[in-house]
Amino acid sequence: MRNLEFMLFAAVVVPLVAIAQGGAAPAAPQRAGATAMVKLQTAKGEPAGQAVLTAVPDGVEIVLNVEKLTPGLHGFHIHTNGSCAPGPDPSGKTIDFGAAGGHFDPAATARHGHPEHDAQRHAGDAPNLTADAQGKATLRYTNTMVTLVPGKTSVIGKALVVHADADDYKTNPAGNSGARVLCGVIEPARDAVVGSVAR
Ligand SMILES: [Cu+2]
Repeated sequence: MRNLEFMLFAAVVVPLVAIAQGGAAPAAPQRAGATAMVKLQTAKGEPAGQAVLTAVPDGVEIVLNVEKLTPGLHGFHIHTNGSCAPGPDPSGKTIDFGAAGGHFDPAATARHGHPEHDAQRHAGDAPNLTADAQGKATLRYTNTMVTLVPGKTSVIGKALVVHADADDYKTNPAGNSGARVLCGVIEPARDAVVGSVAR
């Protein structure tokens, strides 16, 4: 009766183990084309552009168009909390957009790194923006470590933050990129991401 035992094992034990490991049933496959929107603002509450996030087969494509920056490089990340209110930095000092928390790090690496060259890093790490002489910046890139479907790696309800200075892609916790100058919360758009069942 080995076969029957095996079938029982496969039918009962394997799904239970999967649930225990993931804390939930395995995530539904990501729906290609699901989108999320972000309206970014300055610390004074002025509108400063937007981003559109789209589910793609290898992650989430982020297309960002922002303004009101100083010319040059600016660190840009996904932060853990969906709030752009003032709040404490790691030292406890209240800063603009501090309530957004640190960089989104669902794998708990506690390591800031290069968005392309480091495997062990915050999922929210991203390439620098380059603002032109008018302070406008655009970026299109795909983050392969995040999703738009409910689950540990989902960025729905997180925040996008642009910093005052360039990200050096190595210094913890935020690449030495200075003050937070733009922020916006990632909100589902269209019929994107509600519910965990792919239809
Ligand atoms: Cu940041």
